[in-house]
Amino acid sequence: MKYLQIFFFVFLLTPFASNAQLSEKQAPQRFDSFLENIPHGTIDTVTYSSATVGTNRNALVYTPPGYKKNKKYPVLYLLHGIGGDEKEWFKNGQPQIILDNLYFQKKLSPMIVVLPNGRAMKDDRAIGNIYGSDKVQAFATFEKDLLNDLIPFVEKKYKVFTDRENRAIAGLSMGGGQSLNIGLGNLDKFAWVAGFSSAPNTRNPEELLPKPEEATKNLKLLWISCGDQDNLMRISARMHDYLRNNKVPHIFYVEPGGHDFKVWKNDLYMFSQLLFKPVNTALFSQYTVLGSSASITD
Ligand code: FER
Repeated sequence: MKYLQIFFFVFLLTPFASNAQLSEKQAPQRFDSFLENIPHGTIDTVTYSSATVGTNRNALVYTPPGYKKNKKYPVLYLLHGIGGDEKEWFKNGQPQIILDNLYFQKKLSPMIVVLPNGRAMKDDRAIGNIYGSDKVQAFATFEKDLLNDLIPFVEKKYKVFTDRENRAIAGLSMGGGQSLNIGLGNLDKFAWVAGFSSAPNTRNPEELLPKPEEATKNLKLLWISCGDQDNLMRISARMHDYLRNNKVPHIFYVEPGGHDFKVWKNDLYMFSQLLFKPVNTALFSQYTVLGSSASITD
């Protein structure tokens, strides 16, 4: 009986104790290695009609290993950067490998991941001057395309939960800015929001969250991350300062690295494990990889 009690305490209650420890601060070796003999998810290309753009647009969709058509799933919208398109994550980050491996280790809550093209214009390819004002504007127009065209399409085509607590938005760089702008600007639609190395398209925090207490009340998780060598650190640091000053719980995850997929793959590994699960804000301050102020909950 005594052993049973000890077992119960050590293995079942420990994660909920106030001294709970974060088990990993960065992805381990081989987190992104393809493992032949484990179950794999599926990547499909889907095409939706966009009233916003006036064209048919493509997105990639990753369904998890063991995906069942008649089961309901939450959805993560995962956005690319200024030089990318709907295939950028797939080509350079291979999120399906990272997620397959995490599922195999039972570290993920089952979800569908949608990889859209965030450049909402007729020719949405990353060609010519990718910093051109028409292209940058198209990353802002994507908000309408996502909310009015893509999300309704996904919710019709797949059996998914449609409430805010079952919808997440995350992205890298330009897509990080979009995720913060769209996620924080539409708290009725998203409860999980993440910006990886967010770009200067990120709106000023004061404009984005004039009522920070609404973010505190509504968000399940707000994740801000950036490599310590990234020239865009000021964007993430500015957001973190505003959130800290206004007591909005969030993770500010500063990791070694620059503006590249090594950082973003690690972000996906760390962030995805938190999604669609009970959130322990007591662990937020333990995410710091570098520096003493890298994470803040108060
Ligand atoms: C900028 C610098 C970087 C900018 C966008 C980026 C719109 C985006 C980088 C990326 O997505 O990797 O001044 O302005």
